[in-house]
Amino acid sequence: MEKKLEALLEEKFQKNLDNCTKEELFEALLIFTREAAEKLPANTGNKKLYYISAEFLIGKLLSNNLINLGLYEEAEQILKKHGYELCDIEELEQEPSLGNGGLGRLAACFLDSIATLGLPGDGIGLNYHFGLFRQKFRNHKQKEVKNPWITKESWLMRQPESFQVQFKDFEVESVLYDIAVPGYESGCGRLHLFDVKSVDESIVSEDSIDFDKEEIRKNLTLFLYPDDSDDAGRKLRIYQQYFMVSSGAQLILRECEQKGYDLHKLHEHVVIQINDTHPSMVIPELIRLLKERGFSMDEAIDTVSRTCAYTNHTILAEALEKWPMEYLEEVVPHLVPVIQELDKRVRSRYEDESVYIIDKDERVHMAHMDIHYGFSVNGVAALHTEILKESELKNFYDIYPEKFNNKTNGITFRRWLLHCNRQLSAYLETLIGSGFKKDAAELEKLLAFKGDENVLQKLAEIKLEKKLEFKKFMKETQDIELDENSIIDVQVKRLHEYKRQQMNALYAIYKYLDIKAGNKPKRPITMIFGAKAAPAYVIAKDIIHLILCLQELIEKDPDVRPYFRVLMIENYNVSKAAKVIPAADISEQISLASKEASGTGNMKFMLNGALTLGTEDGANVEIRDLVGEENIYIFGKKPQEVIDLYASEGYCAKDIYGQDKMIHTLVDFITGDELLEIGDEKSLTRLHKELVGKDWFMTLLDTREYIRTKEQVYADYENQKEWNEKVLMNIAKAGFFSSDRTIKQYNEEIWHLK
Ligand code: B1N
Repeated sequence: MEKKLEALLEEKFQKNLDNCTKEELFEALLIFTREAAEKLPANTGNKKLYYISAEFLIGKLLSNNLINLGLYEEAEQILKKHGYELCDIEELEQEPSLGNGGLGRLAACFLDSIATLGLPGDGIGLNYHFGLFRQKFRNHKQKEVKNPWITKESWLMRQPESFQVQFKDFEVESVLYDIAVPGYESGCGRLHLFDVKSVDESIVSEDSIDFDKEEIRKNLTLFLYPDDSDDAGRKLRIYQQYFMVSSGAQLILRECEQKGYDLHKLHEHVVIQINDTHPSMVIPELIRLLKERGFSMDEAIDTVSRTCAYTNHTILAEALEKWPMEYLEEVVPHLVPVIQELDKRVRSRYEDESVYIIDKDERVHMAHMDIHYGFSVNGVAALHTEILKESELKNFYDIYPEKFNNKTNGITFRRWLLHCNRQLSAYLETLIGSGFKKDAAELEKLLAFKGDENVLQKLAEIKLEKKLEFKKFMKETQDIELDENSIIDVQVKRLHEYKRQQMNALYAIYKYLDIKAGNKPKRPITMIFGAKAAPAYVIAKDIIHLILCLQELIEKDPDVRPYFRVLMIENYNVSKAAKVIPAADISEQISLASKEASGTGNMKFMLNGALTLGTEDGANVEIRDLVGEENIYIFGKKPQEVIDLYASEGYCAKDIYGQDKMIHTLVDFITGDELLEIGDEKSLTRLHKELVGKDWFMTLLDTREYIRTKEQVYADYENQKEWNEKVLMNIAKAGFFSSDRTIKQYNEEIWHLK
């Protein structure tokens, strides 16, 4: 490797390992690693998976690819010899911002596991030039700016083939960029990212995210829609979705034709996993393309239905995509007759209007199309799948019970343990051997050390080391001086009312007032938030404003700051997650029960030895069942209670606010003098009004119990021996949440690849 790096440096910059800059070294390393990945043999087989998704939140790739290729240690040593640290060099990589949050990150973890398990499978998505916006804090508010991440040398490899994609009024050329996905000590998969050839970055002005919405040919692949669990409902999004699925469908058929497969047996050679409804138009598009190739309507529908499988990621009504027929007519009129035919067939079989594809308001329900014309429907955690079957999709479950199945989410341990916590990974290896790297279930061997004080001590030392690393990072990036001896309590995830960052903020107010009243905590506490809000989501941005105002208030208050701080990470993304999660003691997973389909951050924290403070929601339930009640902090209303409350319309925030004096005080603090002096009255008043007048996600309902439980967590932290036993239990039981396990289940129960 050293010789090759020297040769690359010579060729590109006429430099060597001793006189190059860090930037030049990074570029040489990137090219070297990219070539090594491109050379890996592709995983092959008689049947191939295409994971089609509007988002792939892959994060920086240099270190992960080096790890998977088995080259990390060698690279580290060569760099050391010449006076560099690999961890400094990897900072120079731009993070691709091709996803919003959990759904996109899940797709990236899946690609890693698919490649690692030797399964033939590729991702299909879009190459957004500016991806999701970059978040800046200005005047205690979020400001969005564009996020150009594609550099001259990158992981993207332009491919020779291109496709034509037809819209109503014009046609575009679709070009393809591939990113090689090396498996861990295994073969390789690919991520195919389509781009419009006519894309024009110059239509976006500096430091903004504004552009001409009418110029579809130029803007189609510039931005990712900044919604997480929400439906923007914009026409441009239909253009993007159709562009993605038409390019993808053409690629799939071309690959089959090149291999000489009989398209009538498409389902024997291809399985398409539809990641939420964003790619659902692949169903009518494939039907249309097969008809062009001489299939009858019956044959085309039958073949496609045996090929496509759908994953649901949310039950939030506002996230279920329903496209007005009028929009489809304007963008892709050639799909309309196919969709009408699909709907007609449903209507001829079922009387229940709730399962129709086209509703009485002429809106197309994308999920309904997936369920009728796919062979599998899965939820992403046990509780979520049960809710789909019993309420959200009950009418479909009654028709097709055999289609429904659960695949509890997972995370790749290469990134979320081996890479982000090398110290912990290395230490585990000394205790239980290296088998856990290939078979995560082997982490359970750690249970043998449950009572071993030396081991518990060592786990605590590693946590301290990771806190110190995070401290250094926060100093360098935001000039914030963290206290490594404080309890680090973290809530990082997209900002959404159902995730209830506002409840955590109410706790911060409680603690602030408590300390002001003279009750100093035994040990300093650092509360950390990280979250982007969709630019048009007003209340979410108000919540960010509240948190940043609280941060300012406390930072300037010498009575409180030594004991308690609230800090917000700017532009939270995958690389920042990899820094903060290993440093955390407490993992906040406090969504309103029934609303978080799964969550995957919860799994990352657990694996890195943080204890969960959470509601009975998503995969928290499965974490609890694995570690036991005594190793997790669960509070709040239960999912069924919440579902019943919605049904009976029995929740009234104003009543709680009126009757509970403490909650009244906390909520009123939002518009009290202290914060109004710092923040924006309009924004804080709006948030106050929302909490008292509406509170759709029932914050006030759980606030009291939340505060009580959190106080208990902090108190328990003081018994370090017991705390570290719980930490050990969490790490030992995390193996179930490896995405390798998830992918094995997808394969055994849905995909059936060899
Ligand atoms: O998908 C994750 C889950 O772990 C999370 O619980 C879930 O909230 C998340 C519209 C979404 N669901 N729906 C979205 C993303 C973008 C968009 O435009 C919806 N994200 C989730 C992985 O299963």
